[in-house]
Amino acid sequence: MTPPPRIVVLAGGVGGSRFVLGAREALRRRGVDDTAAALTVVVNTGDDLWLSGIRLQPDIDSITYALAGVNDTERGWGRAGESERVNAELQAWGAGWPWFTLGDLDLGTHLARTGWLREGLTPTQVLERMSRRWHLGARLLPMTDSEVDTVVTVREGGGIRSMHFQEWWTRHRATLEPVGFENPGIAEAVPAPGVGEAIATADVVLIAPSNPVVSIGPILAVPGVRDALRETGAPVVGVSPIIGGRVVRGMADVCLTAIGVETSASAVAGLYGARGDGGLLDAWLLAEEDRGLADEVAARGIRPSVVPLWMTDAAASAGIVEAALAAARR
Ligand code: FO1
Repeated sequence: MTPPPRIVVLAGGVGGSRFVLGAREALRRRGVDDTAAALTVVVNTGDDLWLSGIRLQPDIDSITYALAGVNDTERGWGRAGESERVNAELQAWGAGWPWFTLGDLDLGTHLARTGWLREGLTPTQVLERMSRRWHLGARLLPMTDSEVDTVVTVREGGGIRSMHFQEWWTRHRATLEPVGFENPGIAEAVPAPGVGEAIATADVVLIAPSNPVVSIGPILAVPGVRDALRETGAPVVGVSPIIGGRVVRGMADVCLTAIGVETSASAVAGLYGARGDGGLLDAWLLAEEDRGLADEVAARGIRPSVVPLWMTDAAASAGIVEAALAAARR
């Protein structure tokens, strides 16, 4: 039997979770038993934060919970069926943020993580330990072990001010006009152990249809990651998070506008750039609704593939991953 392709996915958020579920499903359909040996996910940690003395890692938790099948699919974060008694108590104390809900089961994760970090484990070691609880079928790596939480600078009342990404995203629902996104400390960060090697030895690297600015952007901003992607012998295939000129979920359009990129499947491909031109992409998956942009993508030096891109369930996501693997082979 031919060995399964070693797949590396760059991912964050709900779009990343659904895509990773599809990658695991695609491997299972190929008869791969040990999907964790074939699938490595490099996860955005730019959304992370300290709140009430505990360390939250929203994208890592979204992907972990989704792979474990314990995520709250309706809310889009936290655990299914969790209560909010502890959160109510925190609010009564005036602790935390009144607009940021921490479910009881999710809090258990944050407490365990924080304890281990305080004992001296690195975020990579903590994630490795957390990954053992459930049969995830994927190896998860944080993009870096450094704390590089995203700060958003917004224009407000004739001035500008900065706030943590989560405040901008959940409290203000991205309605305050952003003028920039920064990850303080990222210039000194290095990729987490295993990230460089996974990219170097991959058969294919997939960029999930996650927010290009605040999910994929921080991963690419870790010094060394872009170089690793340019140097790997593996094809790099991206999947458009834009369908029919609209973001599928979240508020990526606001983020793209802030950095001067149009909300279009072609413009996001242009943001990542063609590998032959100093960028990252060999191929780009566009939705059927964006078929008309295929020539524009090709003119950017990136091979376009037009496929259905709605990740309605794991089977649909697996189909997208299969299309990405086919685009990589071409
Ligand atoms: N998103 C919300 O819209 N409201 C919340 O109260 C909220 C709480 C929360 C707690 C833990 C966690 O890991 C994620 C949480 N999220 C919440 C989701 C999160 O803010 C963002 O959707 C992601 O960071 C963007 O990918």
